[in-house]
Amino acid sequence: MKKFLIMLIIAMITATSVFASGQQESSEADANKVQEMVIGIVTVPDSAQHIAAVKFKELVEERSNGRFVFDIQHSASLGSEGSIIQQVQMGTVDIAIITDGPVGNVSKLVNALSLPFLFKSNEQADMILDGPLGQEILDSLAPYHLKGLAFSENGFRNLTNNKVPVNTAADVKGLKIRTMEAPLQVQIWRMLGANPTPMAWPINTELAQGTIDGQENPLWVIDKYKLYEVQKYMSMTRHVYSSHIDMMNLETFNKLSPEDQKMFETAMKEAAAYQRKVNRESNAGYMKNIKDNGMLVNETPDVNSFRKLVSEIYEQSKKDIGEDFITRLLNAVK
Ligand code: EAX
Repeated sequence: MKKFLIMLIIAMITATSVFASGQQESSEADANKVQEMVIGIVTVPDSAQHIAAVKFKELVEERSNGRFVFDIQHSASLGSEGSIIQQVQMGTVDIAIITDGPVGNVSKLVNALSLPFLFKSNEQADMILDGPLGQEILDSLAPYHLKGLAFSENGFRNLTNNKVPVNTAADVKGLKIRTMEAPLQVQIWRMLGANPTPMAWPINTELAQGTIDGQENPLWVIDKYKLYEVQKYMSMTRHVYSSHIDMMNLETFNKLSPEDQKMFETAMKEAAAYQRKVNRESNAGYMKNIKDNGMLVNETPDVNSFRKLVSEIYEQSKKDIGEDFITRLLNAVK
């Protein structure tokens, strides 16, 4: 009997150590397993979104010693921004860099970023987006299976069109203007007297065919998408500061170790800061190229005439988005 017990104890010790070493091997294997992730953007290589995605990819691949590798799917290969958002929510796409407009259809707090003339400068935009109000917007995505990681920059949006040089808001009357698929953006152009049509990006064909008279976007878009080939006039209205929501599937994020979560968040914030800097340093070059390619640019339109026509939108947004948040946001940018 005694001999049997001794044999049993030896067998149990052996089994435990075999199991433990197996566990260790599998956890080491896990630790060394390469995790492939997809980053989705709707825009083309060297676009604002692509610059941010490439920087993020470089930072995490380097800092994780290759444990994470990223495939950047660009040029609408995964569909429109609205479709890419849904794929991130489902987890079939891991990460996406999406212009804020369409994301306002997921979390209404994001629509606040489309308020006209909200930010007076890049510095003010950075202060808000990188502060508690910006974090509140990013966190508002969590109930929709999205982890908001950071805000990269699209930039101040300017109006282009093929019909008339635009100096005052009155010149906009009746123009068929494409807007992002964002309720507040449609409201802005309706208040300005235009005929707004929300459409997914890209829109070069519609502009070339004359389905729409004009659109509005930051300088890099007008340059990189060669909109000077299909648009005659640009007015530097800077009517909205447009950011990107740099997002990740929440469940995939939560499965990361705390250290990797921190690495992803830090890397995306660094990538966003780098991309904002590149965008701002490139604006003069974009403008030169736009002018060299024949676009007639009004650099000082009567912006106050635009402000007057959209002044009611702030009270309206308190009802549509939330009185408390909009009040705090408007107080913060005073
Ligand atoms: O960044 O749809 C738009 O107008 C966006 O600005 C687009 O994603 C280009």
